[in-house]
Amino acid sequence: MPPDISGKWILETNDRLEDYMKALNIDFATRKIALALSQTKLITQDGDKFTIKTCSTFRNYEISFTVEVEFDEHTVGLDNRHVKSLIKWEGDKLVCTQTGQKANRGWKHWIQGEKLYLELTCEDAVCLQVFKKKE
Ligand code: YOG
Repeated sequence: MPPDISGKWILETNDRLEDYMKALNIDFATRKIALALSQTKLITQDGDKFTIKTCSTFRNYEISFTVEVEFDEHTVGLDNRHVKSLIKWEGDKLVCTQTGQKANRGWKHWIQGEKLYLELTCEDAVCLQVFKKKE
């Protein structure tokens, strides 16, 4: 059985988010806003079907997918690119590969202790976000 990552999660820490945003060519002003934001992840998981909503006071972003089924992702409100996304379980990590203009792009989610982790990668930039569960 894959782990259960569902729930409402509040961002606790961001490491190297600015590097990740620079790799995505996010402009200076937007980067400053994004760095100051609190983010909430709302994850629903029903077997191999997921919805992940990333919410903030500035913008929201949502994806829905089935594990091991590639889909077209348009990152509206992020870097506004089109990628082909494929998400798989690799052991206890939910791993997304985003194929498109940017090399080495994707993310990984996993649970450790009581926390939800998200590693966001683009080119040589790696951002780590840690979330705590909202009761
Ligand atoms: O999540 O791909 O959980 O989609 C991470 C910051 C800031 C917009 C957001 C809006 C991306 C301007 C999504 C913040 C920085 C900055 C709230 C991460 C890019 C642009 C939406 C992500 C996956 C995995 C699911």
